[in-house]
Amino acid sequence: MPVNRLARARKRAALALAVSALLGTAVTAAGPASATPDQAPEAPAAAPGCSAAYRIEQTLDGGTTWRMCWHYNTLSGLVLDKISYQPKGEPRPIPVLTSARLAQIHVPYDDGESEYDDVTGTDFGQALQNLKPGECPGGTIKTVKVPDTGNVKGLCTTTRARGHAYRLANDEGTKVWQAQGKDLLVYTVNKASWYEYITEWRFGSDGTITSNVGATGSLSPFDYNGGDGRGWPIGKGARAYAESHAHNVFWRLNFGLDGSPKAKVEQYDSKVTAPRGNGTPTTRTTRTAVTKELAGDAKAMRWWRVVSTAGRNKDGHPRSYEIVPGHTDKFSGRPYTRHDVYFTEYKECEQYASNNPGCRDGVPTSVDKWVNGQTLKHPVTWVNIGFHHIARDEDQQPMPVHWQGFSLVPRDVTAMNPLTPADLAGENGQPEEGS
Ligand SMILES: [Cu+2]
Repeated sequence: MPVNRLARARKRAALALAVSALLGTAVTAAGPASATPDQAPEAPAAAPGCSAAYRIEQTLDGGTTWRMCWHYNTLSGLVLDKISYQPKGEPRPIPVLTSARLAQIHVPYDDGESEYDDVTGTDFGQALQNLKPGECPGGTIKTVKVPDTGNVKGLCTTTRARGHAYRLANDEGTKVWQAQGKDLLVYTVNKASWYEYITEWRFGSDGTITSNVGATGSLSPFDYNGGDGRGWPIGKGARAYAESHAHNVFWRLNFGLDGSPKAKVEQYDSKVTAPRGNGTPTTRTTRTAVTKELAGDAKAMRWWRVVSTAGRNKDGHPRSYEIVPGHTDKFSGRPYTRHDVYFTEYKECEQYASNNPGCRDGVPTSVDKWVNGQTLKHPVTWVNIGFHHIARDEDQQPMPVHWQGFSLVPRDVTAMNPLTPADLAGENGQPEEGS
């Protein structure tokens, strides 16, 4: 181990110690007294139960309102609680998520010399960054009480345009219905050594929730020994090779659809059959009820949804949210990074995808091990999105933001497009023919 690598390893170890010392007290030391992130939300109410300083409420284009509470966790940083969605025409907010947050950022270097858990193993949570107004255009920067650090103006809530929400021209070509969509954005920036991670949550007026982590900051100055074929030349000529590595980001999602922690999980797979002779291809989609804990692997034409047991839309269909992973470089090097999604039965101590500090001795510390055959009644959803980072000259300086994440897309939460204009509101179901 080179001297500088050793020094860094010591620094990391010291940080890990500091963090574990904190764990002895309370991980969730900051936040409103009323924030109980993992209990089921109560019956739908007009406003979530948290004080104004910890409440986020935004009405977007088309009359959609998102409401949530937030608190701050010493390890994973920003936690969003009691997230509800109320599109125009819904009499009450529809509870979606009881709690949503980062669950790990696992960073293994390609040469095997270093492997970090940037959420549980660095001062990620402590190193919340102050944001200047220019970093939160058009928005509000909230003050976060970070234990042992103090007040940080570190939580931005703002809105951002996302382009067309929909477009439809009538048959005569005389009218166009179109709308430009807007998202509520909620984000923080946390430093983990030389990297800075932007944790961004995006709530669309169409009911979609997207979370992305953006890696920026700087390449590690101590990881330029990738001349062994595991790096990329950065700087003049071939003097120094930045070591390649991966960022495997995990999220933990505790759904509370329609106010109930109980939900069903379903997996859908579509199989295409090539035509015989002069025929045409056909496709068959099958639904598999995921009744027991699952370590799931994404593939083409496969998807999952979490289905409400407590509420239906106005068409009588059970409400659900579909999990739509973004691009991923799945990392096969550790059992917990080997799968794209996990559904585990809720257990309070299971909070981090790897190096989970909270369970008693003898309990496995990673999410893959928690998939052990339990029946799913209150499923917790874990999403793993990987990025293999082979540095390039453009990564300095600063490093351009690289995003990785996933979306949660409403499926039958409302009976129609929540943004349907009034004069199309009758167009639900099969149109009458021949009119
Ligand atoms: Cu990187």
